[in-house]
Amino acid sequence: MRLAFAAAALLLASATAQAAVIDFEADTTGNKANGFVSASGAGVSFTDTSGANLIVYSDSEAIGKGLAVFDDDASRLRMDFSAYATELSLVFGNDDPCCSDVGDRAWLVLYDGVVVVDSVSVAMNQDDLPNQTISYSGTAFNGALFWYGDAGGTPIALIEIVDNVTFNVAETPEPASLALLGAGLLGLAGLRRRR
Ligand SMILES: [Ca+2]
Ligand SMILES: [Ca+2]
Ligand SMILES: [Ca+2]
Ligand SMILES: [Ca+2]
Repeated sequence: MRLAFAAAALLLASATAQAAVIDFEADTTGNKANGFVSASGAGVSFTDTSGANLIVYSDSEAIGKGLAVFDDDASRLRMDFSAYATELSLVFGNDDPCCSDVGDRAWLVLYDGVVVVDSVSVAMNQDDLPNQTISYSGTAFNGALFWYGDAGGTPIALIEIVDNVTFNVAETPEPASLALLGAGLLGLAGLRRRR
């Protein structure tokens, strides 16, 4: 019995998520092709859904360097993850009062392939500064879209700038801990048989 619990605990420990934070500080500023992977961290690629206007940008709208989704169009930022994640957060800036209305929101939709898993949104504080975070934690996903939209999610003409893209990667259990779990379960079955 005790062995089974120990093995299960080991399995849980090995499955504990590891977090990655993409802060774009290791990237050169300037245009990036769709499918861009930051030098600051792997595990996610970035794509502009309208045109090819990703720019690593250094200004007050980011924390140091950030990733901007030009132009003033209905672009969304697509994130494709190389493994399933259950948590995602990012800081957003350029929530510029020039080009947004009270009630406009930052939107984040999570996907498993093409299937929508969930969505969250946050009312932007419209101060042009990267001082808000949008976060999701829940069902596993391997893709996400981020954009600035109105209260109903319709994109507004405002360039998105993101920074500190943070997500977890659920590791597959290692064979050693699987073997231990197997041994534990066999032990448990043996105990049950003896009763
Ligand atoms: Ca674009
Ligand atoms: Ca940064
Ligand atoms: Ca701005
Ligand atoms: Ca802000």
